Amino acid sequence: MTVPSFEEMWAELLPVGRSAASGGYRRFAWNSADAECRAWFEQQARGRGLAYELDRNGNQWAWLGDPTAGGAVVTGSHLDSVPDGGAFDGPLGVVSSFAALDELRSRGAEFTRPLAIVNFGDEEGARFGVACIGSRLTAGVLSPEQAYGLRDADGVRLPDAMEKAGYDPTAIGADEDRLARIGAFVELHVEQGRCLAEGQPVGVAGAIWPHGRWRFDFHGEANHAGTTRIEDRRDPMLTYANTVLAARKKAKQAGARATFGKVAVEPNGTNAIASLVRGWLDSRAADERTLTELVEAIERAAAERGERDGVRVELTRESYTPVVDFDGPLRDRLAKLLDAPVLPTGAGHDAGILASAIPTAMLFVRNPTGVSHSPAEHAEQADCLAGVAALADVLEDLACQ
Ligand code: HGY
Ligand code: MN
Ligand code: MN
Repeated sequence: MTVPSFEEMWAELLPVGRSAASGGYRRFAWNSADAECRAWFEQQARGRGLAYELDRNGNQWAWLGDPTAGGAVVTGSHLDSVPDGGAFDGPLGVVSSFAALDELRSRGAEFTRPLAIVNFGDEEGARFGVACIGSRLTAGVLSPEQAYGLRDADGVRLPDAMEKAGYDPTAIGADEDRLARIGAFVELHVEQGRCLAEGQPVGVAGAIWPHGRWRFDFHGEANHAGTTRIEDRRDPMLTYANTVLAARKKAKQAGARATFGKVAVEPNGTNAIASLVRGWLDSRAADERTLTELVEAIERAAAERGERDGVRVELTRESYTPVVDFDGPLRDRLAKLLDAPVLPTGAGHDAGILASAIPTAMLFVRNPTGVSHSPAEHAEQADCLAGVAALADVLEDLACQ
């Protein structure tokens, strides 16, 4: 059986969902680019003689061996992107998984456990606001009711988007039987930072910072931009702007992160004072206490400024992921096997969601600039191939003993 090489798979995926204007990717849950990525995954699975399966939450699986045998070793990542994301965040893990399997087969490895490659749906949460929807549903940390309540920026409900793409939204929900069949999950990912920049091409994840998304609604009063006296205004844009500055200052003081990267304004007219500004805060810290205190401090700053501006501030927590300490024995086993450093990260992953249910580990591949969630995201080909070799070693160690 001839299978495409890493480079060939990479080249095939590269144009899918890429904006000619920005060079970034727009692979969002259930859109046409997502469908193309999914078709690609299925083709890769079937082309290797793997058993292809779509689970109740729209995650794709490719199985070597009997999925019901138990103790399966699973690898994979995601194929969706943030708005104008890079080529590597997600796809590197999926492409490397197929390439690592090919490498093991060419080594003549004898599998003693089932092996699966997975593409988790909607990891970035770019469309419906909650990250890792596929793995959260599977792990039961997002309920079907919560998922049904999600809407995209155009007001399209998640189940309607799923149905339109040809999937059954009534089936979604926790999948304990599936998780019970998995002995270990290992996700390879491009590094989203520069811990590896000067050293080895591959590292092992130690922990993921706790993180979450909060929506601030700043309610003011629409009025005429030319005729409304400054002292008569209730301008939510002012409160929003001040909150952004406060978030930045307080995050810096706490050694943490606070980012307003998304904003929506109503009615969004140049010559009208806004009636409503919605700003989404993404905040992360090394520990949960620091994160809680930081978000509370930002909320206080918003409320205080709101009082002065005559603006009512409402806060809604849209998602939260507690700190993840990856499985100690598995992490140490991988670090020893690969002689690789152990790194923390501020980025969320499906592996972090599954870590509450099954032994989970991650490999990071060097990113020379550390840039991610941007079209400029990059990893050198030699490092990607080193990642494939490392993943093959890990899978051999776990699935061929
Ligand atoms: O947002 C994140 O941390 C991840 O890249 N999904
Ligand atoms: Mn990402
Ligand atoms: Mn990712």
